[in-house]
Amino acid sequence: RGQRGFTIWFTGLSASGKSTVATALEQHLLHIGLASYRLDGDNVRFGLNNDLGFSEKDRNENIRRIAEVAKLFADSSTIALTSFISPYRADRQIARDLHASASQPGGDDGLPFIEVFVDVPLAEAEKRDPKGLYKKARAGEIKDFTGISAPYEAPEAPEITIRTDLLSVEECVRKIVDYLAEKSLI
Ligand code: GGZ
Repeated sequence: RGQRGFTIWFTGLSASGKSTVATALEQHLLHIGLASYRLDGDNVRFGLNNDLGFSEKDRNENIRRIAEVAKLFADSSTIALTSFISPYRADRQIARDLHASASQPGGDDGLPFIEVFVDVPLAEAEKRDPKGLYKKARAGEIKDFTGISAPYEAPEAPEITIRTDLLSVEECVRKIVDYLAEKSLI
């Protein structure tokens, strides 16, 4: 049989390393001949979701749409890699449940959904602050900023947890790849 589609759902604070690890994972998958597609703020928040901001309601809708799109990619036998903060547990559960249900009427089983918690202490993310957003949030120039003035609900039972402050990018990718191989997904 050919390649099987599934979704790898990265979740974590701004500057936790989600996109960096997803990009390195995409490279690895490409190298071993597997098609994947990365969904992130750059190609989703500026396009499909350019009507959405960062209120709780808008984040709910952001994640709902992203989950639907990821599912379509997975259904087309691609490996969908999503890197969004996705701070609310309930939204991530909706994304997971969506994958579990059939894509086509009468279609059978669901699509695998692997939640990867990109876990770094807030202090570390804030120290990195590549875009100066934490600084602005602390100064009150950005409201509802995740970790500062808006919640981040850490996953309770993610398939994988990676500490990007303790492991190298390569080690993080290895941990994910090992999991996928163990589950016979790749
Ligand atoms: C959090 C914000 C905010 C607020 C702008 N809170 O580090 P970045 O810059 O490149 O990634 C962050 C990105 C978060 O968008 P997501 O679609 O991943 O968020 S969510 O899943 O919660 O819908 C950050 C930037 O957008 N950004 N304002 N208030 N991050």
